[in-house]
Amino acid sequence: MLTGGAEPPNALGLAAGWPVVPGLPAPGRCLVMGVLNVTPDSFSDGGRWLDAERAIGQGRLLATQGADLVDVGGESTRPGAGRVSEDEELRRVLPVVRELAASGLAVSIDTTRATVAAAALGVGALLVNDVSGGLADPSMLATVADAGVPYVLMHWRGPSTDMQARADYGDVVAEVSHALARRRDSAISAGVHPGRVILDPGLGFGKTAAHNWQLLGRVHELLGLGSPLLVGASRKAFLGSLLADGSGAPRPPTRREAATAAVSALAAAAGAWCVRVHDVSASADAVRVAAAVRASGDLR
Ligand code: PMM
Repeated sequence: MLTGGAEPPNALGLAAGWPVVPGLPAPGRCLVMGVLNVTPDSFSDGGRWLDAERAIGQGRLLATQGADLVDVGGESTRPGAGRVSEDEELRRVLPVVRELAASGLAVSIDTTRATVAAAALGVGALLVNDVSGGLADPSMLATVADAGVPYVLMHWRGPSTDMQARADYGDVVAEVSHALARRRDSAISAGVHPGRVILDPGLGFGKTAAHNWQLLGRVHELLGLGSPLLVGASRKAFLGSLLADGSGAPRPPTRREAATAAVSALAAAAGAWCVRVHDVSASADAVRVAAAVRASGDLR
């Protein structure tokens, strides 16, 4: 893994010890990726940013709240969700990516379609976030390789429609690690630069709450794969179950923010490269706490 270079080093001189992905911000701490779902049906913010003008405003707000990257997606991946057409996905994301990138923000495109990835890169996106790790679209890896951009490769066992039926593992951490390493090999064989591959365990994607907790509890094993790691726990159902009320009703998504920030702090303290979150402010603070702790102790 490449490490080093803060731009600029902060007061604590946190220059070293963090993964650096060429072409992306390198502030000397874990990055914060703000979620911008331009969808009617995402589980926690569906419908809020479907209008392009509102989505652009929200993207700018995420940046002012401390997002290092804004992740624009036009297709919900919630459990049970169906597909949207390519045309509709393009219609949703392109104006938003174009405008945010033109404002100077670092934009990522959250898509499993190579055509959507290529179009978003064409209007200024800097990286591709593919929850299928290249499995949903056989053209994706070549598209990313041709563009020479960073690629978030997430662990995925199949489409959202029935993904929870595939939540069956012996040792989930070992199996996810192995699968990620194999998908990374495929990406590299397709021409993606090894230093531009970011791995993601895919919390909640074909995983039970117990699987998600094991992946977080043994995040050092995922980091041992030697690539930058992205963790996406924000507002997910396993946090709602953990925080269920006395009658067993899960905590609603928008009241899972403190728990999300706690995961951000723990993941960042362990050495994660980036956390993907809806509420940027809390996690922006959390990753700074983690950086200060790492700089002052022996967590590195
Ligand atoms: N989770 C969601 C969508 N995209 N991308 C990555 N890399 N990792 C994730 O965990 C992830 C993702 C689903 O959450 P959302 O509907 O709130 O965006």
